[in-house]
Order: sequence, then structure tokens, then C-alpha cells
Amino acid sequence: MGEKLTIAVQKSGRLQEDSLKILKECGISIDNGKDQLKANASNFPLEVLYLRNSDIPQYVEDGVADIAIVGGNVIVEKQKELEILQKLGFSKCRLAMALPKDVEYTGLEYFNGKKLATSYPNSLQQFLDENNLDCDIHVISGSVEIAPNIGLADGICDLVSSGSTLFKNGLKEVEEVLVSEACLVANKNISDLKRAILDRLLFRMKSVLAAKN
Ligand code: PRT
Repeated sequence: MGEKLTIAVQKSGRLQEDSLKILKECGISIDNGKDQLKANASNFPLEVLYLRNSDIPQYVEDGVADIAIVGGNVIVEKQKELEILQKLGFSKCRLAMALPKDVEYTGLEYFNGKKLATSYPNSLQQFLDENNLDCDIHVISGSVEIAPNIGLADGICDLVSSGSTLFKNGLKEVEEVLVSEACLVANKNISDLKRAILDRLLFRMKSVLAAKN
């Protein structure tokens, strides 16, 4: 049997549909049983692993998957050494800091000494360090936007796309920490044989993306 490339894509969630769509647009047919965690392409040397987006950077760094489609913000948060091959133009969002809408925001120094709730402590800490700010970071794994309303934090740092969740929770966005979109990433040490398959895939992907612009 010839060499195969292993790609990780999100099992379910915001990235999954567009991840599979772009593979399909590359002419790759995946034999998919709905609840399977692993599938093979029938017409390309590719195996697909369905994993949680937040676990994907670790799996790629460990070489369990050779490549992956993953949210760019997660690579930053998990602090993994991955090769970013291509930005894919979907799942665009930003990691942003937000405050209760009535707060009079005076600039970044406002945050000094404040308590911030987030699910992205590493990305936030990096931003605070770059700006010489000292905050108390409170890590919560979901429903971050509710934290200021229930007295858990002065503000939040969370992903924003339309802004409607912030609005519904009486918050306003005041600082952008980073921008993110889905990316094709690779393990830094894949074999030459796999690299050759990857080059073929990447060529197709770039053509698909170019046709969209
Ligand atoms: O469980 P798993 O680890 O697989 O997935 P996940 O926890 O990473 O969650 P999922 O599927 O929700 O998000 C996958 C990726 O989509 C994220 O890592 C981002 O890269 C990207 N993405 C794009 C977003 C959003 N937009 C987004 N709006 N991820 C989350 N949100 C959430 C945000 O946290 C907030 O609660 O949506 C809410 C805000 O949306 P708006 O439109 O109201 O601003």
C-alpha cells in the first residue's frame, strides 16, 4: 500500500462543514459514515480523522495527524509549533476584549488591575504582556459573556464574529487581541513522501481559493 497523508478536521462545530466542503472542492471524495471518527478518501491518498478543534494542534504536533484544518486562534492559544500552510478564508472571527456598555473606556490602561474572564488565557496573557498590563485572568470554559453580569469579572476576552452575543449581554467590544480564520496547518517534520502528497493537495486548495476571489 502506498503512503497516505492524515488530515484532522473538526468532528462537529463551526469549522466542520466548510472543512469538508473545501476538501470536496479539491476533488477529494471521502467515504463518510456519519458517526465515524476516521474515514478514507477514495480518490486521493488521504485519511481523515475527526477530532475536537481544541485538541487538533496537539495531535498535529505529536504527528498523530500530519496536517489539519483548524481555527487560527486555537494554534495561538495552544502554543504549538506548527507550520501554517494556508489561510482558508472561513470561520473568520476576532479575539476581543469587551466591557459592560456603560463603562467609560479610557484606553488600554483601564484594564490594569481588572479581573477578566476568558477561555483563552494564553492568548490574553500574551496580549497583556505586550502591552505591559497586569490583570487577574479568570478562566472559564464557556458562557464567558455572562461573567460581568453576574459579578464574576470586570470584563471579558472572547471570540466575536457578528457581535450579537456581546450586544445581547450588554457588553461592548473595546480592544482586538487577534484575528483568526480557519487555516491548513502541518506537522513540521513530515516525511518527503508525505510532503509530496501535501504539495498536490495544497496546489488544488490554492486553485480552489483563487477561483473564489
Ligand atoms: O469542541 P471543539 O473543540 O471542536 O470546538 P470549539 O470549542 O473550538 O468551538 P466551535 O466549533 O464553536 O468553534 C470552532 C472555531 O470557530 C473557533 O476556534 C474559532 O476559530 C471559529 N469561530 C468563528 C468562532 C466564532 N466564529 C464564534 N463566534 N468560535 C466561537 N464563536 C463564539 C464565541 O465564543 C461567542 O460565544 O460565538 C459567540 C460570538 O458570536 P457572535 O456572532 O455573536 O459575535
